[in-house]
Amino acid sequence: MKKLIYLSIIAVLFSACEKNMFDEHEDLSLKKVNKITICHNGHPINISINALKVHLNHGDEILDADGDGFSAIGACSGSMDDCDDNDASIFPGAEEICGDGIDNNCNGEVDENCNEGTMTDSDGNIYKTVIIGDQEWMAENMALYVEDGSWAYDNDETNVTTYGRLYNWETAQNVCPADWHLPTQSNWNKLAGVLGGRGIAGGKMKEEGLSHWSPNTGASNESGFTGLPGGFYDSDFNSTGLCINITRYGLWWSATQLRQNANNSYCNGLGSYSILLTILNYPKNDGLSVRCVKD
Ligand SMILES: [Ca+2]
Ligand SMILES: [Ca+2]
Ligand SMILES: [Ca+2]
Ligand SMILES: [Ca+2]
Repeated sequence: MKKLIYLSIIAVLFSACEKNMFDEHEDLSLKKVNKITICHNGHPINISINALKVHLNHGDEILDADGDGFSAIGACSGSMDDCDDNDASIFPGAEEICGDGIDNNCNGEVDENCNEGTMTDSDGNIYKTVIIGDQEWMAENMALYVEDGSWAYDNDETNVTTYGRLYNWETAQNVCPADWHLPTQSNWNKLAGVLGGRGIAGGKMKEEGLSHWSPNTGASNESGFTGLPGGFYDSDFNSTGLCINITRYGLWWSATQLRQNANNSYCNGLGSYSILLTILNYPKNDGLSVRCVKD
């Protein structure tokens, strides 16, 4: 008698378990899926949906429960890693969606690279951008070709690829595309503030390493600004002008003039020996680098 009760209990437990297991996957039959991949003896196999019940009862597991083409992490030997096998929008190679706190592309990082973007100039050149604080900045120097009022350093076009072009102040007013503008001193000051003030902001704005800067004191590029030492065009040198200080200084125009109609305008400088973001003013006829900031 005792034995019979035991057997009955086991039978009830088994049928309850069996039902739950199948209920969980009821949506699969609703989706009219004919084939499904399961992990069988450590290997993924493709079976007919009609055979699923038998396989699950033998302890096999469904691979890729959410049907996104990737199986759960460690679900079966040789399987691919879906870090959320209950959400078909999350899988390796999916687009990382910013600000949702979810690792959408299963690379182990949440909301990575979310401060980076791109901007296109009026010639179709594409530039990296970076959000620093609440401002979006170009992360490369403007390289738009303009007939008058701009220079390739040393008249060498290969310099443009790395350092962009040098523009006089007038021309610099017009090189930023729609929805972007030449930064004012207010934009630059805000940037410096987010990075801990002008006394240390420069180090956080310089590209790291010695590929372009020489030397490169205190560079971390923590901000992603990736400031480069493009030098400048000195319009006062003899009557011909001269490009100087590449690898030593990066100077970027501000839209803010020293005074109204002054001959000079503010600019902001990074130096190879310094972690400062310096406020300077240069003659408007000189050629300096340009970064645009989003409106
Ligand atoms: Ca999956
Ligand atoms: Ca998934
Ligand atoms: Ca990610
Ligand atoms: Ca995300």
